[in-house]
Amino acid sequence: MRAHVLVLVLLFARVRDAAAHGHLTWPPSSRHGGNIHHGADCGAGQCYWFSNNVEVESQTLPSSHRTMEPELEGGADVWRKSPWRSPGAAPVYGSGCGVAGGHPTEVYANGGTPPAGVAIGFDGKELPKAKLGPAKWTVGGVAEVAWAMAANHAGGYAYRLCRADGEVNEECFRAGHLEFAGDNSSVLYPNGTRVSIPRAVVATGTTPAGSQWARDGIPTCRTCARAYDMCGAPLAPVAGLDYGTSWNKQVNCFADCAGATSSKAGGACPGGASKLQFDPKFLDQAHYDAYTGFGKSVWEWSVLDEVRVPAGLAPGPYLLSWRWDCEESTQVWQNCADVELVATASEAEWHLASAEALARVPKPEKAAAAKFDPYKDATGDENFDCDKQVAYCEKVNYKASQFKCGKDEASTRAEVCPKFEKTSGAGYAKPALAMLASTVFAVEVLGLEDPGWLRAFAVASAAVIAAVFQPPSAFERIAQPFLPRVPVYLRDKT
Ligand SMILES: [Cu+2]
Repeated sequence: MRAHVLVLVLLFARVRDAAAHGHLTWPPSSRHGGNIHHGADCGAGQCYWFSNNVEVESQTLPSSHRTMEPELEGGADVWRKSPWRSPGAAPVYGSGCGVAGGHPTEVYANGGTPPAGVAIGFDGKELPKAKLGPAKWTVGGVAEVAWAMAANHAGGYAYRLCRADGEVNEECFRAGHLEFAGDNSSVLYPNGTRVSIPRAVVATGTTPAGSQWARDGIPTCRTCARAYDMCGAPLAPVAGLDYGTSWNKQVNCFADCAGATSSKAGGACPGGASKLQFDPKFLDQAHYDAYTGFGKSVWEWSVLDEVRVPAGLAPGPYLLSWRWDCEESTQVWQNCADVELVATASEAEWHLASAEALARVPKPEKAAAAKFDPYKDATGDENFDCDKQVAYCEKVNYKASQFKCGKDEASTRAEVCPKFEKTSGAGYAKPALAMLASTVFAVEVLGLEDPGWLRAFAVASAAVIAAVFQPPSAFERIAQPFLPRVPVYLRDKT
């Protein structure tokens, strides 16, 4: 009987996908909602602005700056088309501030979904300005900028400026690359604590020529000897939210080779310095056990850098664009923040991420971070509202599926939503009880030996179930794992 219960519990367990990426956290005028206090937390959808499945044609990155399997060449080098292999060269969607969900029209299972309430492909440039007002940077001065990684996809990043009152696009940002100042980056905690980590800047093989890019100084884990042997040659991306395609499984396999699973529990790579994709040359040995791994929304800190504000720029309104060209994935993350260039240092504001400045940044309300997310697995979510899911999916021109908005098969709301009603919150205990009762029932049917108490227990369970459930949904819940796994979707209305 114990084995039966275990099997049932396993059938109810759900696997989460490897989505979650990165965002700008400083200056605090980020239009995407990144917040220094929330670090890598992506609860407000701030990490879903990017260009998904974009590749470079040829490698121009000096191999000394690689962040994934640096010694590999040729066919076994599965990262060779990743954006970081030619920093700045990969094409991007939108105007240099990322697009919601990473594609103009298509969602993808590799985290390619827009933030809740935002249409797929929405250009980040069109987001409203942050209430806090722009950061004010002195022309010719130095300013501090920071980003946080919700999932460490390796590679490197750059910061660029474009005038906000002119034409804002990626071309303009490319012409406005900023140089880094100082020698190191810092790991910046929400209370202002800083930990210095090495910064490796590359300016050869970059686009535009001579532009400065900083290597992502947080190494991911070297979990596989060769990702090629473990996951195979890269497959073509498959549009839609089928999480079971060979391609999406491979995406997760690659992530596992970078520590997506192994670094999750401790927030760092097990095995320390010997199990990293590259040696970050940390200044303190203890950092090898602290600032490594894949992340997965566990880090409260951001990576801070100083950048030079070119002396030749005219004062006025600008947009700052942060661009992260990944190597572990074929993705480019972009966020924008409002920056006003001012003539004198006395006018500067939010240019330094001092502990005092950080303390003045309002923390987002919990409610905003916890708002309804139709892309989350709804099972067990007390706030899950199937009608909202349906309405949201229609708004973004996709059909609601059991857990996601998808493109393919369709069926009616009446078929989809009852599966999620009355199974919320503490509901995990209820199905478990139901499972137990059903197992007992199976024992009865199979005529297995009853030690006596089993029958009494089954009767008590049935009574509890009858009290807390409406019987049809309870029995549907029990039956679900045993039914053929045919996806049920909303019928297309058009
Ligand atoms: Cu990601």
